Amino acid sequence: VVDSNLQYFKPHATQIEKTFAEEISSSLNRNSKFISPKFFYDKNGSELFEKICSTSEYYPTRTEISILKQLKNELPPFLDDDFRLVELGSGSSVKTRLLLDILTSQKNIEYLPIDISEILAESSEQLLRDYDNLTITGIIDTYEGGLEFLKTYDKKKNLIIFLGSSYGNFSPIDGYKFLEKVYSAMKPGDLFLIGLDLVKEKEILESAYDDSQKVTAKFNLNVLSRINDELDADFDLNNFLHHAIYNEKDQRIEMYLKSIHDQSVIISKSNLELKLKKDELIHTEYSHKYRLSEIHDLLDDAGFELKHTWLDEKKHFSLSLVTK
Ligand code: AVI
Repeated sequence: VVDSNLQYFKPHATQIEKTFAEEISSSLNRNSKFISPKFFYDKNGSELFEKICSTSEYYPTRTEISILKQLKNELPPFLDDDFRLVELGSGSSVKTRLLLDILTSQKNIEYLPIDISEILAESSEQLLRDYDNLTITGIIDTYEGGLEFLKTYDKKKNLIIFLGSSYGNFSPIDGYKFLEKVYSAMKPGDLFLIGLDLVKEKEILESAYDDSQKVTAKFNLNVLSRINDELDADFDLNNFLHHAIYNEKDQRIEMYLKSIHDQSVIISKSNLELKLKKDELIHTEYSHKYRLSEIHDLLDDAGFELKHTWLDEKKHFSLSLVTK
């Protein structure tokens, strides 16, 4: 307990480092090489992601914020009781604040952020400085661990938010499993608000993931620095290029790191000597884009009841509110 308005729980003290070495060993030691996007977010990666969000090409953040502003008047009719705000993933504090502002009619606002990164401590302390009637319970764990914790928590209603189209980074199978977990953590009457990016012109999508200031390129390459630092590897970042393309058939941006020439890299803690051919790709991220009907089917299949979907004027991004 840090102070009476702020406490943290680490329900499942995860051994991240061991998992990292093992996962990298198995995902790079195969023909189609892969680094999970969850490894992007060390301190430097999280800061680069914040920078991506303010590039002129990366429309999702500012578009979602514009829709959240619209919710100021339009969400309260769905809040028939006192709700605790539960956030999956550390959101940009702008978005969290817009939602906390909607809950201000309550005597006491409770905020429960769930994030694997201890960075949530920094943003929580800042929020407490700015809001008088706020209590924060930070859960430092995976989404799964946090959702399990929520099941054991008290009877107050939850408004669970999952913003930024982070859902789009899951494979369809993992996404479905995730929605099932959210559903099973909810009590009847709880609400779930999910932000999802929509299908649009290829040019808009590709420049959002390959901005002219090269911030996204740095973000992508940073995962190699992280492997160098944490797993004792010798990746030379000058030997790789950021590559992002929109796959229209599968409706997703695909990000890769492309090897500029034949090379070999030692990853000591993963016991791996990685051999790469010229132009060989290491896949680092999928970012799926959706049509409205697909979003509704997805949520319906997981058992949710749709309350409302909000869009921006250009129909670039969506926020859907569902209940159990
Ligand atoms: C966090 N996630 C939703 C971002 C996205 O758009 O898929 C990550 C990102 N990758 C490159 N730019 C942003």
